[in-house]
Amino acid sequence: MTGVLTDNVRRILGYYDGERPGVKANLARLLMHGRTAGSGKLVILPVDQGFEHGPLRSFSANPPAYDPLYHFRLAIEARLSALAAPYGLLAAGADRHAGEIPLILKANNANALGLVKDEAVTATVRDALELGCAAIGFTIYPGSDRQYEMFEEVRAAAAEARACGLVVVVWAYPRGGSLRPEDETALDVVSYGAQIAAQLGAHIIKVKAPSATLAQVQSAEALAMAGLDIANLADRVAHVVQSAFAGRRIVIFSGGPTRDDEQLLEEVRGIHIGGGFGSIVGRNAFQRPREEALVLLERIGDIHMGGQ
Ligand code: FBP
Repeated sequence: MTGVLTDNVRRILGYYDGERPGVKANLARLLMHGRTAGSGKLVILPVDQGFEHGPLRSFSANPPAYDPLYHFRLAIEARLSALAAPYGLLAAGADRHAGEIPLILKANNANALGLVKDEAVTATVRDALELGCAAIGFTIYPGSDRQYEMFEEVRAAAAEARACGLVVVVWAYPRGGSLRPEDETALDVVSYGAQIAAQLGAHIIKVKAPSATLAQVQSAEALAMAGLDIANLADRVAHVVQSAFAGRRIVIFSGGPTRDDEQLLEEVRGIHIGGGFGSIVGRNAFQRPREEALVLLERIGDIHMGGQ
């Protein structure tokens, strides 16, 4: 890949007019790396599940994945756009693999041992800079009883990150409070989470694929008035992307629990058709044997670049 930006990447960088050159350079770094380089699409490997779900649930299906270096090699060999992980995992391989794969430091984390829907700040902007990261990432839980403290934490850290030229990625995962588990992926809730992330200054927003349900009564009325059809995933994805500043923010969609290839790929097709900017797929990648994961990740990249 030469240093010349493609039209797609230039157009996307234009969405961030007024942003610092360092941030735009790091956005370009992500968009110009790997198999999807230049297409305007991202395919990212997130590996915070050891922290968020525990090692047994995360890695026992494919024991080599207990090793942090496994994930560096997987992301590099699959020619992904980036590897996203908490401090410990990145620190274990950032030196050996410096310059081989853009890194996103996941700087807050929850675990599955407590009930409170909240995340601890587990790393700093300085950590991200020392590790050579292109971006720093934070989860927010809109709807949780701790949502406002989380927003304030992310706002402060994101301001510092932008000032240092780092791209800010927000995992927008509504949950907790009065939201029922099935509401977490309801279309109105997912699109609301994407909007809040954009308002907090996220450059890249990560959401779950939205279901064809609504959680709020007022949403049903608004939907009917607008005449929106939400039966197809592609239409729902288009609505989520529209909710993030009319598509002027990069919105990518997570893989979710491991399932069979065709189910996952069908969802990726819907995301692509709906104008999603890519996929961030963890368990469906590292819980498969390496060779199978490489094939699957290649197919995901191909779909995002317009293939089947
Ligand atoms: P997956 O592809 O494994 O779903 O990873 C995406 C991700 O956002 C991870 O970064 C995070 O650990 C996980 O999903 C959270 O999943 P859940 O909301 O089910 O706990």
